[in-house]
Amino acid sequence: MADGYRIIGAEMSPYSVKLRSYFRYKAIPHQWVLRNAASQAEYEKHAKMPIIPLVVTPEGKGIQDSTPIIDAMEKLYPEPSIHPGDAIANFISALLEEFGDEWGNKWMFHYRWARDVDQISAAGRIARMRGPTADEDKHIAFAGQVRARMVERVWFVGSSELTAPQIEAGFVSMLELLDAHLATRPYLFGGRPALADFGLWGQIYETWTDPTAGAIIGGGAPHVLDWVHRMLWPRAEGAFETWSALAPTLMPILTRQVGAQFMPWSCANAKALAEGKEEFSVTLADKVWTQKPQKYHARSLGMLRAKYAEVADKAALDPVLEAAGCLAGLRG
Ligand SMILES: N[C@@H](CCC(=O)N[C@@H](CS)C(=O)NCC(=O)O)C(=O)O
Repeated sequence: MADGYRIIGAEMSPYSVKLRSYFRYKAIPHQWVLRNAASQAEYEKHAKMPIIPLVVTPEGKGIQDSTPIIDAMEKLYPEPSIHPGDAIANFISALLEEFGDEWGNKWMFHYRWARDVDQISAAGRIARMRGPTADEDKHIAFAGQVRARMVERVWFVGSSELTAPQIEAGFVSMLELLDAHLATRPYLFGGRPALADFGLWGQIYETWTDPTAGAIIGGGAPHVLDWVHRMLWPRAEGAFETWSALAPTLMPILTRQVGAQFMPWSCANAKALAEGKEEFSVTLADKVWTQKPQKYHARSLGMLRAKYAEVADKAALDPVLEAAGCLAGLRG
């Protein structure tokens, strides 16, 4: 039996690197295991869903889905906590984690598979991970298959000719807002990483490894770029800040990104699933967004709503959520 946890994942997977950074920050003994032929038998033995990351516990139990994994590990390893003491900040952190996982994934997936240069780069790296010793011909053939399969799947996150300009404008706008917020603090909620850092960072880190989005970050968002590096090995450098200290630059992110885009999209997606629709349209900040509904997201929205329902005293939180346009969606 292995001593520590085993994270079977990939450098190219936002949820895998998110979890790896979390384990590193918490100093939880673990091994990073690449998802390829060498780990195939172990993966098949423990995975219940065909996704990564897969965590195998020291007791030999397989667990999946990064958010519930982190929630479970926080109970086993409470210190240093990734939950800000300020009750408003703490819930906003959970909200931004969900936003990162689900909305940030649209930036990531879209930029990675929209243009030739990014497709070639990403498919090559994925193929090399899966077949590290393959000869050049085999590698090129496999990279071609990966590229074809992934490009064909961009619709899954809602990327299309219609939505591409919205996704790209949203990403650029987020970088501006995030850069202003991170100009005066190392992490989203102050001197140490919070749950939100892990979710949002996993996606933004991945975009940074790709040619097109990486150049956008490198070219105009120096504080985001520092955070991209910092979050690979996060450390507690200071305390969490209070909500009032964070609000001046965090509120615009909540309002313009989460409240104006992500929450209405989430609710429309959940409604379309409940009604058994094949496709849905929703107007996000004056622009029509159309896509097929995403099943997983309705489940994670349910988990976020449960977290909201568990907040004991909502008197100070609700006005913030209301002002940001997030309250109605959380009440469900
Ligand atoms: N909600 C899950 C998402 C995991 C996920 O979507 N993983 C992707 C890679 S980043 C995957 O394994 N997709 C299956 C595939 O690519 O075949 C989590 O947080 O762990």
